[in-house]
Amino acid sequence: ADRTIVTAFEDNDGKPLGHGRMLRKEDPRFVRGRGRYVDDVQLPGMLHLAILRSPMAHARITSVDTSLAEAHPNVRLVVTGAMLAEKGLAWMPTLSNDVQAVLATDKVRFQGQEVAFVVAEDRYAARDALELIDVEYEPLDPVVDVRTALSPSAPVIRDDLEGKTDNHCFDWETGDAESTDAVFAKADVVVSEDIVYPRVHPAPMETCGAVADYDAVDGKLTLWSTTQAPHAHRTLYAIVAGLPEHKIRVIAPDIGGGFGNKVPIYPGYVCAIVGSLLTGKPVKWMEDRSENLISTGFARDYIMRGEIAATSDGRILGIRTNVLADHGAFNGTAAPVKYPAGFFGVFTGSYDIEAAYCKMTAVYTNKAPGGVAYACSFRITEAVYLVERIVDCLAYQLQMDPVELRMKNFIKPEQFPYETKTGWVYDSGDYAPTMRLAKELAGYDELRAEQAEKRKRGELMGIGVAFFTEAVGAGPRKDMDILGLGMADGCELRVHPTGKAVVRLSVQTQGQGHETTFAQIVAEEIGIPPQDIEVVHGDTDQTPFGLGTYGSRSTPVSGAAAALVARKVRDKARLIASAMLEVSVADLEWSKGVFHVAGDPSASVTIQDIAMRAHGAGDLPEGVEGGLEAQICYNPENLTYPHGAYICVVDIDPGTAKVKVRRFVAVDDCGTRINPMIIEGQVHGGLTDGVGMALMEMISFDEDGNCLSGSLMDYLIPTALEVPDWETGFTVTPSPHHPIGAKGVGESATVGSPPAVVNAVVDALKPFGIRHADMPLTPSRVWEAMKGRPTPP
Ligand code: PCD
Repeated sequence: ADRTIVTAFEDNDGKPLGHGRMLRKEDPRFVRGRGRYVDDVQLPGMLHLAILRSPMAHARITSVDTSLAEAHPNVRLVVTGAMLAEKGLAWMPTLSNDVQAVLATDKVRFQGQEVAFVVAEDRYAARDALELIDVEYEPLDPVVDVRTALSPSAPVIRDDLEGKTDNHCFDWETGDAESTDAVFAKADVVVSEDIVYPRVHPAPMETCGAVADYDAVDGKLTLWSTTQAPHAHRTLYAIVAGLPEHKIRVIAPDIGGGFGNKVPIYPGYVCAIVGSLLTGKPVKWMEDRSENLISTGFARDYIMRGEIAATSDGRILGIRTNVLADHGAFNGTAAPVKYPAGFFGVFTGSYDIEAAYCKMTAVYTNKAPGGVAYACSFRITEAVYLVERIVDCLAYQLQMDPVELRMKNFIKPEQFPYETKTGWVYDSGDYAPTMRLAKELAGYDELRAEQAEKRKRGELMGIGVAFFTEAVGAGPRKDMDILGLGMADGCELRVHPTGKAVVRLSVQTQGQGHETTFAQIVAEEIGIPPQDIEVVHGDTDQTPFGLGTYGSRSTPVSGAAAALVARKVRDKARLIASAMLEVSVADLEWSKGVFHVAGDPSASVTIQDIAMRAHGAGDLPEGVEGGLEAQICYNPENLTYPHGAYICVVDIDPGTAKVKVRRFVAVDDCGTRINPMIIEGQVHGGLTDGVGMALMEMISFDEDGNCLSGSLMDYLIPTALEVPDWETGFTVTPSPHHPIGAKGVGESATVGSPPAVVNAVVDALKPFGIRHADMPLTPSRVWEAMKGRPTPP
């Protein structure tokens, strides 16, 4: 169903070089089952590690007896928090300047927290021995309800922090309170709604794990691990463990999905390292599914009050929001240091408004730490959900069509670069054509007519609209760093004598297809076919430093680096070509892979000829070194701001309250498209994620802090059966500051789809007088929403 409105660059499908629909270079190994994941790593003499986890959410540890476990014939090592404390390793920094226990010493602070570990000859013995460890706990009252976490009677969770007397994590605000109050005071209409984005989990197909191999002879530690940021992790290990960086090699082999879950450093990685240091053997730790769901980085968990002010004819004046954020027991959020609430500041969405203000309070609770950006550039998913839900509430109040209301308030193309009222500078955008294309693909007017007919018969059909602007591609380094590491990316390109090339990236693919798209980016610039360009990534010994893959930053940052490093090599190739053709540089013209003399296409040299010449016998032009390679570090000027318009159609069974997503139209604009096939795959995956969050997924707890969602029987994730055939389209508004005009896209659909689905469900329930219902819209929630309300005609 792809329809094109090309506002600038053409999509050049079908061309042999560069951008276009090209099959993924990595797939032959994946479809043959020949991928190599962390759990596939087998080393001679390798031992296995298992972690003992707390059964309680909040309790004091009074004693730990490991003697029986140590006596197990196949056990080599048992380590407790107390033992780590002696080595100064019981606590580690989190990616948001908090500290987190590697193994609990004083207290356990969430169910599933790491208490001790066993290293044994095989995985089974390690697990069996966990049951032989005897821990005595003195239960403490758990803080489970975020709304009462700050009450004076709540027990203090983080008494490890000096002077801590409550469960306050941080306060944050953005925008201008006074001017926002002023526009609210003059508005004709003010709508407010309490909106909850529940705790969800990225739940990648591959759980987290590591193999640590410390070589005591040369003092080198090799760590295979499930990481989205190998270089950043290496530096942190170096700082924590006091090992020099060149003696640490982090390898992220094939990764079975990251989705933000593999950005933090987990205690298990550190335990594997300690296990190898102490035993002198390679040690493997691999989580099971429950451990992954219960103890690793969750996402969202925001309770938001959204308020919107407008004129009676639908001109939005201001947006105000108050957020209560649950960060769990340790603040394990991975976001640039300056942004404790991530990029939530983009909650003004795609609209040109007069004023905005947000106040946020974050608290500690006895739940797993995290707040990771699950397919979300640092809390943008929450921000987009808030604004797109509250705009729909306004449409409901004004009895206006939700598309019309949005169109009326869009930032206009001539306003870009556009600075929002919270200080974000959107690089480029042209929203109306994207919205119109979505409307056209969906057959919006016909759908509304169909709905009107169905409503007469009491049928519950809903049409949901969402429009989003995302901010992806962190840095620049002056504004963004993770624990002091600036968010810029290195890239290196080497062209071999016969014209084959290798490009080394600092980012790490987890399924997105970088081995293909980065070869395409380089091919487009240097004219070597992508098949002849090898992409090396995910190994700190083989790649330049950079901050990693998350927040859809690979294309905006490393993609730019790859294009620029290729241009640098091309500039050198031009000098060599001018000597080969005996003309001045100014007389040379370049067309994909060939330099020729202006006005004489027959006098030409290919990039392959030049590569051989660069390495070959004979002199090179004065001042030109031999070889054909370059390296750069790219510091982005700004984020890139992709946008999209989504329309969802649902039918609700009035008898069972089950929601069926009948259709979903997604029109995405990520600027210049490198590989349209890969983009479609990214969008399909993200839409599926979004339907999951809107209708099925939630990590929930009982009042004792027991996690009720520790298996995929309890934490439902969607399959092909729950989702429709996606209908996608695109527009192209290039980024003005990105060398090839590309913006990120990997997370767009996860960000944009939950509000579209929820808006559709609420729209279907309109006859009941319902303006809002919270995710996940399971049959019981929808039923609750319908109950006690006037029945439809
Ligand atoms: N592209 C193209 N074009 C454009 C853009 C883009 O072509 N314009 C493509 C590229 O190249 C790649 C992809 O697409 O391949 C994507 O991209 P981006 O957007 O840049 O992104 P990245 O960085 O690469 O990645 C990341 C993302 C994220 S962030 C997430 S969540 C998710 C997504 O990605 N994850 C994942 N997707 C995916 N897929 C898969 N398969 N797997 C995974 O895991 Mo976060 O922050 O982490 O939460």
